Amino acid sequence: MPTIYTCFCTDFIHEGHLNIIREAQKYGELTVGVLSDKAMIKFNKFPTVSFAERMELVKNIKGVSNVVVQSDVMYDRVIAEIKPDYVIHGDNWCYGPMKAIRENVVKLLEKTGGKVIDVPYTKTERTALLDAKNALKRSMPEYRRKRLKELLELRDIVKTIEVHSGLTGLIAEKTVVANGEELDQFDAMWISSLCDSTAKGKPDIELVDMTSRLRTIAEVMEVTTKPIIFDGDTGGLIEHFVYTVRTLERMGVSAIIVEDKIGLKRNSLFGTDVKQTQDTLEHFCEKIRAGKRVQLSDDFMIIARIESLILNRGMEDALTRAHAFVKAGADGIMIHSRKKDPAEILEFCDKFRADNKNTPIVIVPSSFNSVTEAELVQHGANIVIYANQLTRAAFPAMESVAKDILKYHRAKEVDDRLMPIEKIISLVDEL
Ligand code: SPV
Ligand code: MG
Repeated sequence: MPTIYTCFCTDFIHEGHLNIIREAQKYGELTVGVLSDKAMIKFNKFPTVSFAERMELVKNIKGVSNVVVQSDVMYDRVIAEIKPDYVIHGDNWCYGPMKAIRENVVKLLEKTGGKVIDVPYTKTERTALLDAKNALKRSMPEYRRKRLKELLELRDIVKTIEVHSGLTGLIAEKTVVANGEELDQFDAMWISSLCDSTAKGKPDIELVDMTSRLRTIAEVMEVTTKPIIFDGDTGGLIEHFVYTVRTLERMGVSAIIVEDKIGLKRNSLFGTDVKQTQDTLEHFCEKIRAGKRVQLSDDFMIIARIESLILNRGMEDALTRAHAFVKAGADGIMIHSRKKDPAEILEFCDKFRADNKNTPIVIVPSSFNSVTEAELVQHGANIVIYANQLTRAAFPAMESVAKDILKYHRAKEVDDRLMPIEKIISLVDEL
């Protein structure tokens, strides 16, 4: 009896899956792979039911002979193990980022004499609604909020990109790139004070008030499901900070990062070129303790950002503060630097990790951008934030188009730099 294999990356079974099973049975004995949690999030299909439940779901379907775990997005390992005569899949993998997976399967099966079968993808009103509802479930506060902690367990490093609007949120949500044998995408979003302020044409000095910052979060949340890390600047007065923690937690934000500065906040990348005052260790610990005291769930994280290297206070000061902030209840440490060379950041990571094995370390490689994610992992970092690159990419592109329209007195000359109108009007999904 020939063997046929398919892989399910889903939290529920609908007629589309049943159709694949019906088709598969025509060819041979069917083994279904259930994608592991770790692999599932690579599809931005962060599971909303447990792996054990997903296995059970598939085991109970009539026509399924075997159920196995598929632990990678790519089929190399599973095909080597079960050597199927056929691999069957919905034809939605013939285009988009999933195309790379299909091509890989074709190559693997060429070696063993197997064949790929593409079944027309089932898209009825009901399946579309089920898919949309399931995606939206992930945007609900109770799912989204805990997702950062879950990602910290599942990922070597949580890749985070700056967003400041619905549109940039969509880029963070949907951009997927096939890199050789991997599919890469961002795991989380950063609501940067610098970019949120810049988008409003304002300086990054805590001038954009909290109501407005919360409005930005709400806009992003409307169109995304990924977890949010909020740049909380200094956190303001302790008496105000506790309200901010409550609000963010209720909205479904996963973490706030607060920096140990006080008074008029200036962007860290100015360093000592402008007047910036570091908070005392004791007062900042009090702020962390106050935030932790009012927190209601176990999901929300308060991450302490240390400005000692920015302000030339030295490595020892940074490390003393890091350990003190963790003791005060901080769920993570962000260490920042404006040097081009990542050496002092990596030194901090090594020294901090020597005494603290688990507290997540957050790194923002804006200045020291030569450092790779793999190097950061090697030195014990857990979250990397690309804090301002989307804004810095958009501004010069818009400015140069504006200049050329003025120069040529029409828009024809800039057209080849623009997204086609048909594409921009269909960019945003309609309900
Ligand atoms: C931000 O993005 O607003 C930050 C990171 O705080 S940095 O600008 O690098 O200080
Ligand atoms: Mg900031």
